[in-house]
Amino acid sequence: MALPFPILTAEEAAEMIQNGDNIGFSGFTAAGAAKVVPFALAQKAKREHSAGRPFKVGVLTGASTGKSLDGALAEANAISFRTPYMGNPTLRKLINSGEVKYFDMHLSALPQAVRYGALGKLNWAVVEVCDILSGGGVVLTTSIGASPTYLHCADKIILELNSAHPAALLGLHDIFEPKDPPARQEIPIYSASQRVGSPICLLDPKKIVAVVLNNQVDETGGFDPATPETDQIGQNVADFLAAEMKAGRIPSSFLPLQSGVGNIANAVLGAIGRSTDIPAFEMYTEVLQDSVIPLLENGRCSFASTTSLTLSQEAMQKVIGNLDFYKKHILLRPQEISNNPEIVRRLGIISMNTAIEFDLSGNVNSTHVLGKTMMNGIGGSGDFTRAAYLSIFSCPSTAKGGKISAVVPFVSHLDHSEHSVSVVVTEQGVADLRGKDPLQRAELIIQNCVHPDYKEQMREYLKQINKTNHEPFSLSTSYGMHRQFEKTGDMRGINWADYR
Ligand code: 0RQ
Repeated sequence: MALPFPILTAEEAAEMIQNGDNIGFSGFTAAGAAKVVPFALAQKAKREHSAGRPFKVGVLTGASTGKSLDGALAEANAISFRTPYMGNPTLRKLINSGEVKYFDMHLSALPQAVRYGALGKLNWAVVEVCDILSGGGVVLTTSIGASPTYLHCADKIILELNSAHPAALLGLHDIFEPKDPPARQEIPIYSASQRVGSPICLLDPKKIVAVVLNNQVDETGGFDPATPETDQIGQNVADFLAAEMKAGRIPSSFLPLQSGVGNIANAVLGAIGRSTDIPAFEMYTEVLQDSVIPLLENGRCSFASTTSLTLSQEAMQKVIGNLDFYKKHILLRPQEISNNPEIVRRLGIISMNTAIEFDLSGNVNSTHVLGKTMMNGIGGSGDFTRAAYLSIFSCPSTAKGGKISAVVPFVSHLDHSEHSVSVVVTEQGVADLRGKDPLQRAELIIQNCVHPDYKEQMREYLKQINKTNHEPFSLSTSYGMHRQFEKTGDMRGINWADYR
């Protein structure tokens, strides 16, 4: 059937976008990200810059994206502002040099802020689809992210119709957009597998100004091989959860799991999957990574609700090759729903995210190195952590070859406060912070989580602060280890007297 919309090349479509426009792109991780139009837009920006004309656009996405989107636009210096989560190294440099204005947001809150107009006018939605239906509805691809909201709110729509994703993906998605207050009602999801919306995304066909055909697979990367350290972190989390279930603090039917992105998250899920003490479990999460595919196939994971399929090509081919099975076991939701704190609290989710650093009270820094340099953003970690039944953060106890301790007296940037964090884990062990006062937490964290190279100096830190305070905090010394790292490039061997 001929499409009743203009079929343009990516270059022709990019030509319509003007300097200063704001664009909502599809993509939650590289899965389902727009590819050919942002790449062509980056080439246009380069041409404009060479001709001495300014060209930058505001870029909104679901979360991080692929090299043709964030990568190409950053390399062309074509981004004025960017939100929310990102992960591209070139973009990270521009953000940290101040050339790109970046504001970090909880992913579940982004669509609402767009609908209210809090982020400015949305001129364009550029969204990848695998099918366009005669009534104007579209079938999204390997992620949903914020695409439904961008399609509703943008003045004009460009669709990337990507034949690398089969139209048979129809049925994987469940699109539900809540009404805004005061008309908002509960989101009626009472289990991870419950459908509440539509498998297609409805939109106003009059807004579609271009359909761009392409055939490019998702630019998702593979994973680094597991290391003894990541394996040990995974094992520690799995052992802790099994013991919690045995103690009756997690029901014997278990609770749905959320898991962040990256190698540690992959290792944690792998270990939970292998555990013979944890029953088959469900996931209510935002990112589905490779480690879950064998768990779905062998029944260890009985169902996974997510907003993106962040899979290597090998794992994606498995899904496409067995779509009937996967449609019964996987559901994709908009990020406003996959990450919605209302549902996270209702389902009693166990959240598992990765920290950059955490402190002796249990505060977590997920985003900034030395309090200053943006790494990626908060992503969905806050959506889940604050509302979770049990919130777990894990990370290796040291970074940069041992020169940085990930456990510090006080975090250099605060994303998740001690009130939201239940458990912290390193390869050294687990500290369950629930029901403990700040000094008890500090002692437990030093005992169980701090790397041996740092144990003694952390004990000294605790000794020299005034223990009549409620928090193990000192206005003068709490940043001593960070300050020493800036001076010498190593947090080890601190003389606390130098920082009083
Ligand atoms: O640096 O890349 O130069 O080697 O940070 O660290 O250990 O490879 O771990 O890839 O899982 O990333 C927190 C950034 C961890 C990520 C973070 C350096 C380290 C390395 C990466 P190199 P690892 P990961 C799901 C939920 C926030 C949002 C979130 C993240 C690099 O998990 O962005 O959880 N989380 N969202 O060397 C200096 C420290 C460091 C440090 C690590 N203390 N000081 N550098 N590094 N700790 C995502 C979504 O919502 C989409």
